[in-house]
This record gives sequence, C-alpha cells and structure tokens, in this order.
Amino acid sequence: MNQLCPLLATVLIATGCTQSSADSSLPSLADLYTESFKIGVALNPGEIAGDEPTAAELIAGQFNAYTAENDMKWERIEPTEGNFDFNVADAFVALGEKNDAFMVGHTLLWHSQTPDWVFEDENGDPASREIVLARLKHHIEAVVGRYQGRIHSWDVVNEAFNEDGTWRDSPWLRTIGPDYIARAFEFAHAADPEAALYYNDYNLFKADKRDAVVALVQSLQTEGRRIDGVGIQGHYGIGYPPMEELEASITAFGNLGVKVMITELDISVLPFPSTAQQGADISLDLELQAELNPYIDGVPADVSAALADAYRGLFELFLKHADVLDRVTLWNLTDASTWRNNWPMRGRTDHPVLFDRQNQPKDAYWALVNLKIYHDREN
Ligand code: 9MR
Repeated sequence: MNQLCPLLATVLIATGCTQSSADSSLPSLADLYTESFKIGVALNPGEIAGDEPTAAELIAGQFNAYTAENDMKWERIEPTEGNFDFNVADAFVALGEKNDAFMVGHTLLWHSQTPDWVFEDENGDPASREIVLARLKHHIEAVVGRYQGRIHSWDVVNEAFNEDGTWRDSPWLRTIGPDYIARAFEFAHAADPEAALYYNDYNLFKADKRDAVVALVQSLQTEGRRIDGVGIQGHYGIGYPPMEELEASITAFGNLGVKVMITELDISVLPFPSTAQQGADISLDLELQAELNPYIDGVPADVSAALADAYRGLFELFLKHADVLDRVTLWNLTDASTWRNNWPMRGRTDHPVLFDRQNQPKDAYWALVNLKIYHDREN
C-alpha cells in the first residue's frame, strides 16, 4: 500500500485536489479507510493477469479486498458437469495473496450464468430435487474446498428476491424448493467452516426487499446456520437511491447481528430509461438510444462534480455506520471496464467509478480522499 504523506494530505485539502497525478503518488483509499471498512474492487481477467501496469498499481495500492467480477460464476468454473476450469480463479487467488487482500468468492448460487445442465435430466426434462441438490453440493464442495482458507468469504446466494419481496421464480426454487438457500449455506459452511458467508442482492434499500432479506437472515439464524453478512450491491445513479431508505436497510441488517457490505458499488452518470429499470436486473437489454448516451467524449465538469457529490454523500453515510459496515467494494476498476457501458443497453459510454479510461483518478476519487481526511480531523 502507498503510505499517505502528511504533506500531500495538506496540499490535497488546500487545493481541493481535483488534478490527477502519477499513480504511485496517490494516497491509498484502502489505507485511509482502514480503521472504518475495507475498500474492495471487482477484477476482470486482464486486471487479474496484470496486463496494464498502471491498473495493477491501482489494484495493489488502492484496494484491500478483491472480488472476481465473473470468473467464479458457475458457467465459468463448471461449464459442463464435473469439468472445472479454475485457471482464472487460481490466478485471482494468487494475486490476492501477493497483495495481501481480503478475498471474496462471487458467487456460489445465482439464477443467472448457471448452465442449463444443472437443472436438466438426461432427457432435457427438469431434473429432480435430489439431483439438483447433489449437483449444488458437489459444486460448492469442489469450489469452496479448493480455496479453503484462501478465499475468506463467499457470496453464497445472489439475488433470490423480486422487488416486491416475493421469491424470484428461478430454476433453483422450481427444482429444489424454498430451502435451497439454507442448503447452499449448509454446504458452504461444511466445505470451509472458517469462511464468512453472505447473502447478496441489489435494490436492498427498497422496504419490501429489505423485509424479505431480514426474514431470510432470521430464518437461517433460527435454524442455527452460519450467516455472517448481507451484501448490498449498490448499482446506483445520480440522485438514487434515497439515502434514508438505504440507511434504514443498513440499520435493519446490522440489528440482526450480521455485518453489512456494499458489494458492488457504481454510480451511473447516464440517464435511466425509467425508474422501473434501476437496479441490476441482468435480463434487461434495451435498444441503444443516442439521447440516453450523452457523454461519449467525456463528462462535463458539472457532471463530474455531481458524481463526486454522490460518492461523498454515500461515504458519509457509510462512515456513520462503520460499526456494522465491513467493506465497500467498487464494481469495476475503471470506466473502461465497467459493466454499465452495456447495461441496461449495450454500447453506451458510462463513467460510474473512481478511475477514468486512462486509469487516472477522477473528482469522485479525490472527494473520498478529502472526506476521510476531514472526517479524521473532526473525530
Ligand atoms: O459485471 C458483470 C458483467 O460483466 C456480467 O456480464 C454480468 C453477467 O454475468 O454480471 C455482472 O455482474 C453482476 C454481478 O455478478 C451480480 N450483481 C449484478 C452485477 C451486474 O450485472
């Protein structure tokens, strides 16, 4: 990690620090926030391989928790039954060990990115509960077992609920039934008794979804199952979500005695087609509309400032709840690698994270540096 130079900190405060500088001279967000919560990042295969030296420097210097963006999902790691591809996942774990990072496994069970064979019998008909449960157990034993003690935490189940708090109609629910979540947590705990286990979802600021997750955590706790935390994904936009609703969810989950993680933070600067399409529903694939893609050549200063304000507002809330917040993970390193360039429509130019397309720190990055320096002075 880079050490924060006190002289630099003074200069940053004095200037408002909106200019970019060489990566090696940047203060480390991970170091700045270390007493409050971890600062994580999601990595793609090129970033894991260290293809770009300046990106590798940011990953090592700015972040102390890593999530593989896609390479531990079922379709990547067990594309056909019993045939595992651990190549990228192994490299991911090796990078984490080299940089002494807290490692997050993402994700053991999701309705998306899971191959059809998991849910089908030899005739292509829906497989029985017993078969699908056995496949789930085998998958979790193989993946969690391989990285026992090296992946420190798992997003065990991802996105099991609808916006209104009802259960998502997924092949997991249809084939196994509603105890599929408890079984996944049971299998993960058996495969690595030391690993922290999380439930992870988007739009958890919404009251109905919040209540569903509270009920889930309570039912796992009543059964005596290990659950360590709730991951609030955090795919947001300027002016969204309502802070008081997000705060109510952080408080509600914290009151259950589990940790809270912001697991997938990004803030789109682009207009949403409609509020019904906020969140991260992976099935959305709208037609590209030029009027919804206004910043192809970069963002104007007022938009950059608005993004910085949005990050500052969120982190003020996160610092207020640092007692229950364990980690804040940015979903992607730079604006070049963000998934939001292709969601909810493909081919847009978004600018939702802390580093730009040249790996340079943005106003939003400096806002978070300054916020923590001021916060520490006042507390
Ligand atoms: O960022 C990921 C993107 O590259 C993938 O195409 C997509 C489908 O696998 O998943 C994205 O990550 C999702 C995460 O795994 C779960 N929460 C929502 C994220 C954004 O869709």
